[in-house]
Amino acid sequence: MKIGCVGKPSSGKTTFLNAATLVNAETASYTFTTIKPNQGTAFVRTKCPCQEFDVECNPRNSKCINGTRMVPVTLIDVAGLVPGAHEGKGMGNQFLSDLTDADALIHVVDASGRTDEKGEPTENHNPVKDIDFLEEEIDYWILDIIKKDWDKLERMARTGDVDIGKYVYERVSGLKVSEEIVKKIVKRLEITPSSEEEELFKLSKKIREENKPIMVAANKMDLPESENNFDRMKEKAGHILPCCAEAELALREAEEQGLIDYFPGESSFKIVEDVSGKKKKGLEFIRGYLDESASTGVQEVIDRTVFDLLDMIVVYPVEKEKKLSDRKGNVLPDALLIKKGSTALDLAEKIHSDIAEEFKGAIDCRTGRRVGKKHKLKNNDIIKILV
Ligand SMILES: Nc1nc2c(ncn2[C@@H]2O[C@H](COP(=O)(O)OP(=O)(O)OP(=O)(O)O)[C@@H](O)[C@H]2O)c(=O)[nH]1
Ligand SMILES: [Mg+2]
Repeated sequence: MKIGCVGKPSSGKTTFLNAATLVNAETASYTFTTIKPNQGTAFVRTKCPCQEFDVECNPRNSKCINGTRMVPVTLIDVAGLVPGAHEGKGMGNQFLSDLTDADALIHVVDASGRTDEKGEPTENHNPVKDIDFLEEEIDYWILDIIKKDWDKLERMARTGDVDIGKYVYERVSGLKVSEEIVKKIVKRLEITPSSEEEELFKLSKKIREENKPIMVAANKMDLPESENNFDRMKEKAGHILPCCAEAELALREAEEQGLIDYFPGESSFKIVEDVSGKKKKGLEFIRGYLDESASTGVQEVIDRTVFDLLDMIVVYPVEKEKKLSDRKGNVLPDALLIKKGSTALDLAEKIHSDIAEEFKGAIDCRTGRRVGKKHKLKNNDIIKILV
């Protein structure tokens, strides 16, 4: 699972990534601080079944902290995008290729309106505009991918039949979109080799909506202008959540230094070491923010992107149905993210193609019942695959 952080310069993409992953990449108030992409591991939160079964788990691919299972997802942040990037403005959009295999995008928006469309300091910028332009720049990026060799397709069409759906799919297959979906969109939009750019742009937009769903993270909510702007943005964005990346980063750093007790996503923290001066003031400011907002929002953005936007569930494959363990006795070793609606056979495929080939059935370890390959999995299921 890979999620890309996108947005204009200085919106707080790297701060968000650092807060969610603690990788310590460079951030600054000037634009284009990030040129090469930064990458780190964030975690989505889910309830671990260990407490329900009163067992001690031995997670291998994830972590369990006091009954909360933390499942890793890769987060990547790229250089800032500006309007006209597809024509080479700013840093252009070449670096978007780093996002080719991303499953979803988090659009980090500066909700305060204190930076203009290029990320330079200003006042009263309308962040709603940022939502529109970013989608458009990504659409243009996909359009360029589709248009590559389009003249070849036109030539081929002159001398014989071409499978246009297949042709488009081959261009965009790297984007992790399914062939079936691409062909459906191509058909619905009645795309032909002589389609105009405008029609191909619509095609790109549809592919983006299918394949790079966007969660808007309205960042810098600690600044006073942000609240009004958030209400305006809510009307525009399908999925949007408020956050304060800087506060989350400060809390996770203070926690790492042993100054506070804090668990990502929680609404409070406890100071456990003597802190004074600027640090104390900073923490007190964050406490005030948390009192009003319930959480910094960063963890919520990651969780909701995976569970709501991408519609994923968590499933625990095991080999011993009574002990809920693998062959070596590790209890609930793996927590796997899998699309809602997946079947027992899909899970087998995710574990290993060999297991899928030898699939004979599965056991739902909660009920002890044997289920078939078409059995739909539920969130938090513990499943033994029979081979
Ligand atoms: N007030 C406030 N400032 C923030 C917040 N998040 C980030 N910032 C500040 O915004 C500025 C830009 O942050 P970066 O994380 O470097 O932004 P970026 O989007 O990665 O910028 P580029 O790499 O230049 O595209 C820095 O000065 C951050 O401290 C926040 O939640 N609140
Ligand atoms: Mg950056």
